[in-house]
Amino acid sequence: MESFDELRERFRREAASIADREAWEALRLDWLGRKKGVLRSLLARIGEVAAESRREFGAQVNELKVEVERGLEEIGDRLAAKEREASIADRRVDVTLPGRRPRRGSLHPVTRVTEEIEAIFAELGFSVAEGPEVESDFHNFEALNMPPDHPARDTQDTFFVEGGRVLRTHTSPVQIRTMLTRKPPIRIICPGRVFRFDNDLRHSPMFHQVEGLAVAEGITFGHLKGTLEAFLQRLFSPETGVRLRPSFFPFTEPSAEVDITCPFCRGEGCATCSQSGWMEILGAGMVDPRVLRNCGIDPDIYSGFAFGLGLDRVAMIRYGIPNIRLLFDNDERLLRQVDR
Ligand code: 2NL
Repeated sequence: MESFDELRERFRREAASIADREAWEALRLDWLGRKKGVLRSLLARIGEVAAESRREFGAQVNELKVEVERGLEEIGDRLAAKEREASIADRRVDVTLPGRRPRRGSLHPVTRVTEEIEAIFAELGFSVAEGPEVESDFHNFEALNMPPDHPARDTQDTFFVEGGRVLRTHTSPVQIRTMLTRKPPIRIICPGRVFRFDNDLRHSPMFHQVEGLAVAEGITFGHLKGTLEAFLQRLFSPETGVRLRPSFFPFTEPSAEVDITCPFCRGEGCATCSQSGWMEILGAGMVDPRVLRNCGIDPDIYSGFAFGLGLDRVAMIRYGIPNIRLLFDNDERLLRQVDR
């Protein structure tokens, strides 16, 4: 049997190697356990001790018990302190780390092109006018020199709404409304959504247009040409070439289709412009006298020019978007890619 000195020595040795809760608990059971603990076993054997030594034996057991208890408490405190440190270290926040940037929202390519065009025309003295997307036949067609039996109506792929109304097929009705309610001089552009019953790889049933209108005394085709050249060179680049080809619209006379030198090859010829070096970008003309009269403006006093262009194709050219679908799928990845 070990002496009390040897037991004390053994406890100190075992205590010195305790590094975690598990080992601490094992040590506590070994020494203070109710069934097989060293101290319990010693007391169980008090009967084997000679009667005159029992008091002394009991005192020694007690002394050892006090030392074991104090030793365990000390180690327990040390472990608790270590655990607290570890937990603090675990939750430490490095305040010098750079923050996570929240992703900014971004404007749709069509919105950006619209705002750009509005800014260019603002400098040229034009203001922005808006109107309803559901229109009367009069504002969308009749006032624009397209009576009910006019063949040009067939080309408009019109969506018809209850009550004889239509989804506007162009933003011209906004200009009609302006001419009906305001006296010249008028200088406006009308951006907005328009609708045509046409849906394939190249067409969306909803697309965007900007139309422009200038009505005053003495407005000439020269004003139209100069305005469009200034506009297109601002929108694309100062080197952009502009050419007009004769055309026909029911609401303008004379009418022209307007080409720019291809912004991809600068006129050299490439796949995008079918090797022609040119790209058709808008339609324009002098407001037909009958349209002016339909809006209560005397064509013997006033004249005007008007033009219209599709915004979606401009946005696609500007941002290299190959397919009109991409504009209206609402896939956020498009916005992220364009927003640079
Ligand atoms: C095109 C052609 C054009 C107009 C739109 C217009 C409006 C009024 C009177 C006369 Cl109120 N004209 N608008 C004129 C010529 C062409 O658009 O190809 N657009 C995409």
